[in-house]
Amino acid sequence: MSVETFSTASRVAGKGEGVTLEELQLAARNHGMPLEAMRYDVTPAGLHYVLVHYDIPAADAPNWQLELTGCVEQPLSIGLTELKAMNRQIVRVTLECAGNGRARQDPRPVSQPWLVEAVGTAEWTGVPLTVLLEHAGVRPDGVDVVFTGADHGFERGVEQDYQRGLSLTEAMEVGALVAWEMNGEPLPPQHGFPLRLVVPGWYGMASVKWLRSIEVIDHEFTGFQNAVAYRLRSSADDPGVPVTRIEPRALLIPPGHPDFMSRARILKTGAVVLRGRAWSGWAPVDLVEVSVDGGASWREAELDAEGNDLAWRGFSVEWDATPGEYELTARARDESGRVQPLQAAWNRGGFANNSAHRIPVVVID
Ligand SMILES: Nc1nc2c(c(=O)[nH]1)N[C@H]1C(S)=C(S)[C@@H](COP(=O)(O)O)O[C@H]1N2
Ligand SMILES: [Mo]
Repeated sequence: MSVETFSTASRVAGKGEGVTLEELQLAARNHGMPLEAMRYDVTPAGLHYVLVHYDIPAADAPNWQLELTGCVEQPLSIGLTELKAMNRQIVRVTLECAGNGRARQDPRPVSQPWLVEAVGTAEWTGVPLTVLLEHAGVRPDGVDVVFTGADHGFERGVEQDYQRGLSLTEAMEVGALVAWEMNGEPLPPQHGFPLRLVVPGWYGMASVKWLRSIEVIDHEFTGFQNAVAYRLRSSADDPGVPVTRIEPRALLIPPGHPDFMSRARILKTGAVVLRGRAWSGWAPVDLVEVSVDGGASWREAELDAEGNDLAWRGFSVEWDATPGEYELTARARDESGRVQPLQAAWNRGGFANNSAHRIPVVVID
C-alpha cells in the first residue's frame, strides 16, 4: 500500500455532504474553547483551543536542546536550564487557528471542522526570539527563518516534520517569543512541552510547538506548511497568497442557558448585559457593534479598558430582552480600518473565515 492510498489531496465537501467520520476524528482530538470561557481575561490552559496536525510527541525535557543554525556567526545549542536563565518576558497573546469558522463555509473544505471556538488567550513566558537571533549573530545572507517541531507525520502524501518559516524581517519585528510556560506553568504536552514559538498577531500555524530547531536560510522557505497548506486559494490550482495575520473578529458569550442538543439559547425576560471579546492581528480593535436582529440594526458596544494590543479586548452592551425570537451577532473593526464582514469571502482551505457569528436566542416570560 502506498502513502497516496490514505493521504489524499485536499477536497471540498459535496453539496449537502455532512461532516465525515474523519473530520469527527479530528474534531475529537482538536478541541475548541467553550465560548463561556471568554469570561476569563486569560483562558485557563485546559480550556484553550488545541490544534495538533500529527501526534503529540514524547518530549525528553532534561535533554531538550534548541538548535539555532544556518546563516549565523555562532551556531547555538541551548538546553532548557540555560534558556530559563536568560531574561524572561511574560506576554499575553490571543491565538486563533486559521481554520476557525471553516465548518460554516459553503461549500465546506474537508478538514478540521471548526465552528468559531478555535481561539484562546494565554500568558506565555519565554525569551524574545530576537535575543536568540542576536546572540547567534545573523549573517547578511539570511533571508528566512525556519522553525521545526519534534512532531512528524504525513500530509497529502508528503512526509514531514511540522515546520514553518517566517521572513527574517518578520522574525525580528513580530515580537515572537520562545516560550516554556503557559499561564505560569510548564507548557502542557498538547501546547508544546517543553518549548514552543509564540508569534503574536499571526494565525496559530506560525506558533510552532515542540520547538527543537531554528534555522536561518539564505533563500525563501518553501516547506509544505508555507507553500502548500496555509494559503488563500480560490481553486486547487490557484497558487494563492500566504495566510498571515489574524483578521478581526468579535464573539459574544452566548447569554442565558443552552438547550442540551441544539445549544440554542433560552433567556428570561428582562435586562441583560451581553458580553464578549474582540481581537485582530493587524491592529488594535477600536469598535465593536452588536445586533439582536441578525444584522439589520447595530449598537455600539462599550469596550473594556485598553489592555495589551496582542490580546483580545472585552466588550459589553445592555439589552432589555422582551419575549420573542432573536438572532444575536457582533462585529469588530480595528485601527487599520479592517471591518469584520457578515459573510467572509470563500477560499478553498477555509482559512481566515471571520464571518460574524450568529446566536439564535429565544426570550421567554
Ligand atoms: N509542531 C507543531 N506546531 C504547531 C502545530 C502542529 O501541528 N505541530 N499546529 C499549529 C496550529 S495549526 C495551530 S492553530 C497552533 C495551535 O496552538 P495551541 O494548540 O497551543 O492552541 O499550533 C501550531 N503549531
Ligand atoms: Mo491552526
